[in-house]
Amino acid sequence: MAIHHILHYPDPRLRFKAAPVTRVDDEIRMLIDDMFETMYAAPGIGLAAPQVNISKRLIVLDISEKRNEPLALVNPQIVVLGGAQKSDEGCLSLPGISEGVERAARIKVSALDRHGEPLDIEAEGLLAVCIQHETDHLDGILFVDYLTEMKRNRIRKRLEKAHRQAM
Ligand code: GNR
Ligand code: NI
Repeated sequence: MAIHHILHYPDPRLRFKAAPVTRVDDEIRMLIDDMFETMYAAPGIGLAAPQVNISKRLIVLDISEKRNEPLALVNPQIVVLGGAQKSDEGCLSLPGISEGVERAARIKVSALDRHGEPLDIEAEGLLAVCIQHETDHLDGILFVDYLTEMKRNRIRKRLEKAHRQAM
């Protein structure tokens, strides 16, 4: 297993639209394991493949307190959205930033599991937020895109400065 480097906003590679996984094979399963290791080490409650510079439609999550309920979704598609909820979001690609974002309160998701078998999930609360946040990454969308341009520019400048000082 291996911990991958996580790209930081405003890296343009976070903006690509990721390609569907065509076959869930051992290589994809190895990537899933690496993504879990990277997510747990970060630590985070979710990670999308584009964040580790792999432009594939693949996400991993674990919102459990004990960090022992891993969930991997290949080619996830949100098929139903309902209601609304606003909560503070963070992102491993925007370290130290947290802002309120409104999302659907309940969703239904169709995906494949790590064996390529169909997996249908209903989610609400934090899990629904996290799945929406991660599937956005697959389309090059970041939570700051839901903020005002002024807020987003302030955040970009803060992260660019932090990045310069780290070099
Ligand atoms: O670790 C994470 N925490 C989080 C908190 C609130 C809403 C969404 C998230 S996802 C984030 C990890 C991440 O960046 N996933 O893409
Ligand atoms: Ni994120």
